[in-house]
This record gives sequence, structure tokens and C-alpha cells, in this order.
Amino acid sequence: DGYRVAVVGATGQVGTVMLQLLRERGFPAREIVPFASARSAGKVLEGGLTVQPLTDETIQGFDVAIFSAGGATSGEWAPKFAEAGAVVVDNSSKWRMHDDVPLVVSEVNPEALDGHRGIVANPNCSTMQMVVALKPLQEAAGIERLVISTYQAVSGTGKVGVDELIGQAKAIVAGEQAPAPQAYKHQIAFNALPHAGNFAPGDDHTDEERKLINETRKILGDASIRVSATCVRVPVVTGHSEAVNVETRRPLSADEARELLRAAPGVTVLDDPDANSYPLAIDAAGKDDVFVGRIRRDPGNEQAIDMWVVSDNLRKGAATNAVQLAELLHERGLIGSGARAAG
Ligand code: A2P
Ligand code: 11C
Repeated sequence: DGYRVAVVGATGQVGTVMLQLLRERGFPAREIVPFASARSAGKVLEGGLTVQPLTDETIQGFDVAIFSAGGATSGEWAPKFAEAGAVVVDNSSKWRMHDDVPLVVSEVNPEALDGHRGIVANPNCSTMQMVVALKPLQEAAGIERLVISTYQAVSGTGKVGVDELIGQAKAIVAGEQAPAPQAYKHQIAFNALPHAGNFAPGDDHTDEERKLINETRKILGDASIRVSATCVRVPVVTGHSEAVNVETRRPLSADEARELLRAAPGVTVLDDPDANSYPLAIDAAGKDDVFVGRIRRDPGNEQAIDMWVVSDNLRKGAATNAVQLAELLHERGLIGSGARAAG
């Protein structure tokens, strides 16, 4: 026995890791079915599974469906899977801010899953890793305000981002003209772009910055937290880094913050400046934890702490948390159409 599980977007960067984690972590599945676009239907994946197309027939009979195939696909197909009886864990931004959709990080607000009505949302990667590190500080001292600068890897954009960075870097190192930017507005190799995500018409913040502001408040359950965010794309393949200034509501020393973070689930503290020890994207890549270092008092604010937060954006930032949510749904008895909150 076990569940029948769909992975939608199974050929993508995040979907590939989802398939791997479902097996590695021993999720109780009797069958895992990969879905992708019609272009990939029939393709046989590593492990021998054949990619299915999304049709009204192929989506029947699932207990759980984990999506990472973009907002448009989730908008159309997540409700159909839910209607057909599956609980959907959706990694796109499509449903995150809907009032009746829980937005959940496994270490932070697992109880929010209890009210689900068929769709639960996985947060944006830059938000995800930050709130894992913020939760213990919030519990101890409350959070008044956050000032965040991100240094985001190109894999957050998808395979196109990775290909573009490598292609430009190779050309430049070989002394050739770099190929013109396509995934980004400007050259990403040997550069830093203050433009992660997209600007909606008339908005001076990118959608990535808006997600950091809005999703953080929803997950931490405190709409009064003030958030300032600047999201920057850097020529790193995997691993988002973030400089976070945390103003607490009650005093909290850097030592107390360090101890709280050492004890927090899903967090590894690497903080020994004398030994040049602090989290690095290349070390976090391939790991599931959120790494925190450079924990120190803000010299300009008695009640604020600065820290550096790094995690693998494809793992805890996406696939790992999605699989953890499926595990929590199982443990909490929330899979099966009888387990839904009344509409
Ligand atoms: P496909 O490989 O067939 O294009 P990434 O973010 O790494 O680019 O991956 C995106 C994932 O979403 C891929 O698995 C991709 O499938 C899938 N996908 C994209 N568009 C659709 C669609 N219209 N229907 C189903 N899956 C889609
Ligand atoms: C990035 N955070 O690094 C994005 C990728 O809302 O899930 C994920 C976008 C999202 O570009």
C-alpha cells in the first residue's frame, strides 16, 4: 500500500530533485507518476518512469500531487487534481497568497496545514530559507522590522539561467564576445543585477521583492512586520545568500541569537570569523539545511542583529520543503478527501 503520488514538472530542475527526495526519504508511495508538458510526454526518466501529459484522464486517482511547473500550469491543473481527490503541494507563486491556501514551511508553521482545502503552497526560495532562521528569533523576541539584501543564484530562474551564465562565462574567458542576454536584461556573468524577478507595470519593486515582503508576513503570522527588500541576481549557480538585518521587539543579544539558532531545527550555525568560517553558497549546494553565520549586533541599532543566511534554493528553497510538506500531511492524517476543512 501507500499513496499514489504525481510529480508535475518532473523534468525540470526542481521536479528532478523532488523525485530523488521522495525516494531517498522513503515517502510512503506505492506509485510515483511524473508529469511534464506535452513536449516531454513519453520520455523515460532515470529510474525508468515514463513522463505523462496532463489530461482530464491521466490526473485521476492520485492521493498527493506535488507541482513545480510554473504558475500557469498550477493555475489550471492544481484545482483539477484537488477536485479529483488529491492534496496538492504547489511550488509556484499562483496560490500562495490566497486566504484559504496554507503557506507552509515545515519548521515554522506546520499547524497551518490543518485547515487545507486541497491545495497547500510552498513558499518562494528566498523567503523559505530566511523564515527558518527568523522563527526562533521571533519566538524569543518578536520581529519589528527586516532589512534584506539577497544574492540569488541563477538556478532560481530555471535551466535557462544556468545555461546563460555558463555560456557567457565560457565565451568571456575564451576572449570571445559573450552571447546576448536572454534570460536576464543584462549580462549576468561577472556582474550583479539589482533585478531578481520581474517589475510589474508601475511597481518600483520586483515581484521577488514583493514575495519576500508578503510571504514572510503570512508565514510568520504577523502582518505588522515591516520589511525592506532588495533582490539581486549574482553569477552563482546554486545557493541563495541573504544579508538580513533583524530588528526585534524586545532586546536580543547576538550571543542569545546564536544559541537560539544552534538549537533550531533545520539550521546549522557556521560562525567563527577568526577562522574565516561562515556559510557559503558552494558549500550549501546539495544540502538540506539553512546555514547561518556572521551573527552580530547592528552597531547602529541597539535592538537589531545582522546575519548571513545561505541555503540551496532548489532543495530547502523548493523541493525539500515540498516533500517535507507531503510528509507532514501524511503524519497529520491530512491526505484523503475526508481530511479536508469544510468549505
Ligand atoms: P518540460 O520539460 O516538458 O518543458 P524548469 O523550471 O527547470 O525549466 O522546469 C519546468 C518544468 O515545468 C518542466 O518539467 C516542464 O516540462 C514543466 N512544464 C512547463 N510548462 C508546462 C506545461 N504547460 N504543462 C506541464 N508541465 C509544464
Ligand atoms: C528566483 N525565487 O530565484 C525565484 C525562483 O516564486 O517560486 C522561484 C520563484 C517562485 O528567481
